[in-house]
Amino acid sequence: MKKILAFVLFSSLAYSQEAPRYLFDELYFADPSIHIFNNTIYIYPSHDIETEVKDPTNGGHYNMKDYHVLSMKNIQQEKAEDLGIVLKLEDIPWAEKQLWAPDVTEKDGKYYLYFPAKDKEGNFKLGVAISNKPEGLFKAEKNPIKGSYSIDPAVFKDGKNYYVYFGGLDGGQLQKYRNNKPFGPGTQPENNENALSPKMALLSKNMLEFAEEPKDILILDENGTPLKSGDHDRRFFEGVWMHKYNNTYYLSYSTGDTHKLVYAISNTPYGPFIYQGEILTPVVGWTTHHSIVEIDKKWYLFYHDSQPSGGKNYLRSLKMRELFYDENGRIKTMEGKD
Ligand code: FUB
Repeated sequence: MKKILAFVLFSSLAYSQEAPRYLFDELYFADPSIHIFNNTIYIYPSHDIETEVKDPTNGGHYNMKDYHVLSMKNIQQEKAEDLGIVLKLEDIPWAEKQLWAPDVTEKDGKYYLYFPAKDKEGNFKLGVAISNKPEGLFKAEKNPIKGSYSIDPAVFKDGKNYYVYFGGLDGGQLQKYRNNKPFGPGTQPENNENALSPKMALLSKNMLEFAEEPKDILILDENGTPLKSGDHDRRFFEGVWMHKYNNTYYLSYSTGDTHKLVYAISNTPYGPFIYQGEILTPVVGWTTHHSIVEIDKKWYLFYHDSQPSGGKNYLRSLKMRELFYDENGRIKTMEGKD
């Protein structure tokens, strides 16, 4: 009897941990990048706002103008605390609009906020802003990172190396480049050609530049064939994130127009990566964007959806839930509409 009771109690606890929850109700935030600094959980999101811009093709309705930082003392804290605005569009000398998905990393006691924004010519570039504290304020560099383009920078520290992963299709402009150079036609490859890859580069010692030419990250199917451009269920679209679990590198990303979060694995941070499967089925809303982090020996998925705004794609709310691996390191698929 005792055993049965213990099992029932354990199952209900396990279930409640799995259930997703919203992290903040007063403002719309999206694209959460999570990091633990000084025993505190910090959330670095985009800040969604109402806008007059109607531009679903180019994503102009994601018209964000500042960044906030949120924090949680621990994972049990029901709601995150908003620590306020830490960087404004008007304080970034080179940027004109659209402060999209950011990320932050720490090196030698300094905190580096990486973010995409459109410059005055309408091209997305990646910028850096620096602070002495994880909660900001952050001060932007005068110019974007030399040679940068597209969106969604995610920084991953591996040993002493810091790598930035980036890229996003359509509104994110990745299709306008090939081999790190502007590509005249600005189109994606044909359906039967290899899909465009997310990019990655080692960061320089001062964290302000690429230390190498950005490289393509190859994502292969189970037969070792690169995913094709027409494979919308599996090919990379945007919102890349990297984490390491049991010495394996997990590259996860959004499939964009099929609205899934999926992942691929490799033995190196440069890949090639082998496609594995879905992490999250489509959420309410067009975009899906996430980070995966270990906190107190458990793994969590942080993401967003548009349920609280009644399905407005550009007004998104932060969510989180526990994430589970099976004994072979495969991530258990979760329901986005939960
Ligand atoms: O938040 C604006 C854009 O929407 C992000 O950069 C993409 O990843 C998508 O979530």
